[in-house]
Amino acid sequence: MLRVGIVGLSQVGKTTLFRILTHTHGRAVPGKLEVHLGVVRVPDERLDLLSNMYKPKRTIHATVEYLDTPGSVIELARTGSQAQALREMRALAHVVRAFEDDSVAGSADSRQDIENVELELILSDLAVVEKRMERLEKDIKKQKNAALEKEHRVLERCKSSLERQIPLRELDLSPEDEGAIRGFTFLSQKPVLYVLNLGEKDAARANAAQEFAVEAGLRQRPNTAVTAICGKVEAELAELGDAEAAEFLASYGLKESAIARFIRASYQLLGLISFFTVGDDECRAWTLRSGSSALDAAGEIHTDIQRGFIRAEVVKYEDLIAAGNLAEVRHRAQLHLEGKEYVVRDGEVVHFRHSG
Ligand SMILES: Nc1nc2c(ncn2[C@@H]2O[C@H](COP(=O)(O)OP(=O)(O)OP(=O)(O)O)[C@@H](O)[C@H]2O)c(=O)[nH]1
Ligand SMILES: [Mg+2]
Repeated sequence: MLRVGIVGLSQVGKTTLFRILTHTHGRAVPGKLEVHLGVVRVPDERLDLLSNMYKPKRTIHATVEYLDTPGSVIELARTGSQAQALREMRALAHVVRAFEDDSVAGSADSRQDIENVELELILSDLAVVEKRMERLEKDIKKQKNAALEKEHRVLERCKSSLERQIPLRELDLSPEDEGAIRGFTFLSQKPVLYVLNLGEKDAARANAAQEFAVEAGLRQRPNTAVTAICGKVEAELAELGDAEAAEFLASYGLKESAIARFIRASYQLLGLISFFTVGDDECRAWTLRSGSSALDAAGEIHTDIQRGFIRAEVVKYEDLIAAGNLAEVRHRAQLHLEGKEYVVRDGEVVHFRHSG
């Protein structure tokens, strides 16, 4: 499951975002004070339409798990157990306050806030790197070991990057080097989605996150993305029914809730795509790393399907919707038989033929 940690300084709107996303107060993580987990169904219009077509017994959306962290990530990164919860996340959603409100403590200085948080992640990783390198140097002195030397070399690169205050997500590591340090789950290596929490007067511009990014002095950097929400507006929105919600959004000049935009931005940042399986029993969206093969996709569903893989029958979502049903898709010769190596693309509907 895709897990994203919501972090930032204190009183920036992390819990507000978490509640908007999950519609809940989350469930406490045992042993981890005040850290809350919530599961979000990924909104996907395409799945809704497919489901409309098949009228299956079950429709299953892809899900993302969000972790709400209390207070400032600066204290968090310094407390063992809480930092550990963060290390288990695939990515960080870094909420940055861009609203002014005298009744809420603190103020909005996005650029400074981002730098402060970044520095904390870097220092946390640097401590881990230095400790491990010391240990490795002792071990290598005792006994030559190619694997340990390799790890040391990669950590050396990490260290020099961190010392120059460059987060590890900007390092260009080979898959092999990446593998050598994967176990450390470095915080500054995680992709970051900056979430600008706008004031109500800026709500109408929430679609234009890039403009704010420029104003906030956010440079385009590797493995980062930006999105904007207005916490206050979205929180009110979450309380409304569908029809009222649409009207309410329109009054702010918005077309959709920030949730869909937020989740799309997370997928893009992480290079994720969706593929679908359809049938009378179940229509379902699956999450896959972009560039994955049909064999990988089969493995997402079940190892048995992967093991017994024969062929993948693939149709583009648009073609299936336009044709109205699979028989017509076949008739139009839009159903393709693909092998294990085939690269699955976003929005494809796949049926796996498998043995066993
Ligand atoms: N005006 C305004 N207030 C907001 C907005 N988003 C959040 N707030 C308010 O800011 C305060 C802090 O919001 P939270 O979501 O609790 O912030 P947090 O980051 O979880 O705070 P801590 O967990 O205590 O660090 C609350 O009083 C919110 O109502 C916004 O977009 N506009
Ligand atoms: Mg909070």
